[in-house]
Amino acid sequence: MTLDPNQHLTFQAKFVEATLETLLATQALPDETVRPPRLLAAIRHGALNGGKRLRPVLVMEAANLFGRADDGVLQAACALELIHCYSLVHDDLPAMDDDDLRRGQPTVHKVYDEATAILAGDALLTLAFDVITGEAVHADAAVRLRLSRELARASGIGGMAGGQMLDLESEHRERSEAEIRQLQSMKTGALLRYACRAGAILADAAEADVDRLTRFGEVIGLAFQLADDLLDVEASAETMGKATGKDAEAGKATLVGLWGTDRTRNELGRLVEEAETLLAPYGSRAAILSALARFIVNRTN
Ligand code: GRG
Repeated sequence: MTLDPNQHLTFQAKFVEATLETLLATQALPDETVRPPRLLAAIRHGALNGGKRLRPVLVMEAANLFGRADDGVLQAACALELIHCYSLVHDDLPAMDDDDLRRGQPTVHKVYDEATAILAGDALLTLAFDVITGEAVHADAAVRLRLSRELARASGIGGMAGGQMLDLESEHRERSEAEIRQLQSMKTGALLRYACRAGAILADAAEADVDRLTRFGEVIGLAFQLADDLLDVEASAETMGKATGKDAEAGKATLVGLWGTDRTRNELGRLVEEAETLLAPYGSRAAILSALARFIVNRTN
């Protein structure tokens, strides 16, 4: 196992991809089910078109930290990735961000059409709950229920979907720092928090460890968003000039916009330190999670 987070992500992502392939081909689609080929093709385009697979790998590494690494963990990890993929398919729609490209390829609604992209997102979302409730995920049905409910909450009105709504509303109003923190912790933070928390729950970690991994997930969630916003600012620096409180995507309120890039980089350094402090009790067993935290901060895509 390598400690280069880039190589490690690539290595683990292959397991995620293979499991996603299987899930889309078989598990949740019984033989008698009619599978409209156009919808299936759009779903595959949304789920298998690259991507870093950061969230599922975090689930796998958090579970591994507490001694569990098996197909059930992979299934739970893929359930989370299916939610992420759905969110990107819907986020790219003309009614939202109206993007033509995702992961370097044409977006689902560009290759197919808007109605198909909406349905593909719906199907990815619902497949996620089919998968997370599967018996392989955990032998104890109460744990599967907990993981399912927490996934629903991370994705729904108090999580990603609610955060997306607040973000869309930012086009029409200024946001305070506290409001931006709140919307980002919902929109992008909730799934990263869930990833780390779910890994610990899958491995029957003690509640104190679940809490510690939850905080780790929150810290890297904020770092992920700050790094993402920095990448946007850097990419548009020549055309946009100085940061102004709105980022390159017109109307989006960001902390980088409020703070500027120097303060943001300082904050990213502080967050990496906090992430490492949280992992310190686990010693070298947490080396990969620690490397992933640094990868999130230093990533270039
Ligand atoms: C449509 C309900 C709904 C929500 C959409 C997550 C989201 C909410 C929109 C994505 C918009 C965006 C680009 C946000 C910045 C952070 C982010 C989630 C980037 C994409 O995640 P990565 O970098 O993507 O993990 P890959 O392609 O590697 O999977």
